[in-house]
Amino acid sequence: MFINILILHGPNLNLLGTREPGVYGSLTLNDINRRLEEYAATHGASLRVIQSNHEGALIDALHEARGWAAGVVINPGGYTHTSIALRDAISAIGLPAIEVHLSNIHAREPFRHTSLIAPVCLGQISGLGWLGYRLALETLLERDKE
Ligand code: CA2
Repeated sequence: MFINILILHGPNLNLLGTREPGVYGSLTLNDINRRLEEYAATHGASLRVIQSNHEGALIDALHEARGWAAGVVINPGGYTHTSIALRDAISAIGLPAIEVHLSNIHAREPFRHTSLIAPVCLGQISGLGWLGYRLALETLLERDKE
């Protein structure tokens, strides 16, 4: 039995591995996605992975997830700190969602300390690099077994 999970990457995360390795690590988004796919394949999960730089496209992906996904792992990128619309979408679909950040947003500029998304998520993982995504995925899979 496979559990379907949406992995949603927000704006600018397509640039990972090209700049700012000190903040975001040296892996590309493809590297991260490959590692998540490997984990999923050996732990009974089937992933749909989407990256978009557009708020509306992220919201559309969340709405569509209602039809097929059991949970969502989301790195909302900069929209974390600004998007009421993204927060409303997560709240509206009623799926368990976990917010992930590669960097520790609480140790960075004050404008990154606030997440509009976290209150409608199961939890937030911040500062653990790509492993944060894997831990979020593991959490959704474990919860599904309970
Ligand atoms: O730490 C994270 O994962 C963030 O969600 C990344 C966002 C940032 O706005 C959040 O505050 C925290 C930015 C992603 C930008 O990614 C880049 C990757 C390479 C080069 C430049 C930006």
